[in-house]
Amino acid sequence: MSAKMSGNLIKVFVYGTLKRGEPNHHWLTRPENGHSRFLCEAQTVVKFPLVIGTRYNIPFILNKPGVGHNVHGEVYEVDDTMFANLDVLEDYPNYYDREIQQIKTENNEHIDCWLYLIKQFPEKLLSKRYLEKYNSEALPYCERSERLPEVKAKDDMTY
Ligand code: PCA
Repeated sequence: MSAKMSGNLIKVFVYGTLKRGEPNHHWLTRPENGHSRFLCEAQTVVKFPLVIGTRYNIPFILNKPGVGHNVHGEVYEVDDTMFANLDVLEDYPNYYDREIQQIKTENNEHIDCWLYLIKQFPEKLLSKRYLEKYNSEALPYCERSERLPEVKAKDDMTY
């Protein structure tokens, strides 16, 4: 562990814009944000609805376990500083919530990881297509800096 790295190591499962090749991946790799290390590709042990919602095409796992797919993503090891910065990006606990879930690795191991998900959501979001794996190509993701300031993110979920 390098001298710059703070305290605990935490495992996070990312399935959306934080994955490699996706628009927020830079957040995970920027050294000023803390330490992160890619561990493996993986998927949720529990099925969840993964949808793309709002006018900004934001990917969400909705807290409706048992519905949808075993969602594909990537596991990272992060330090406290990076974890705190991921909370900033995801606007936890105002926008995304997070919880520990069982994640199945490529080697069929089950490990506990944090994942960001939406706990309070309008039922209408469940009528969207459930994805097994996110990518931002078909429905381009809109960066926060380009969003309308007057629209409260949470109020925008059913747009
Ligand atoms: N960022 C987090 C949650 C959804 C998103 O876009 C992630 O990639 O896991």
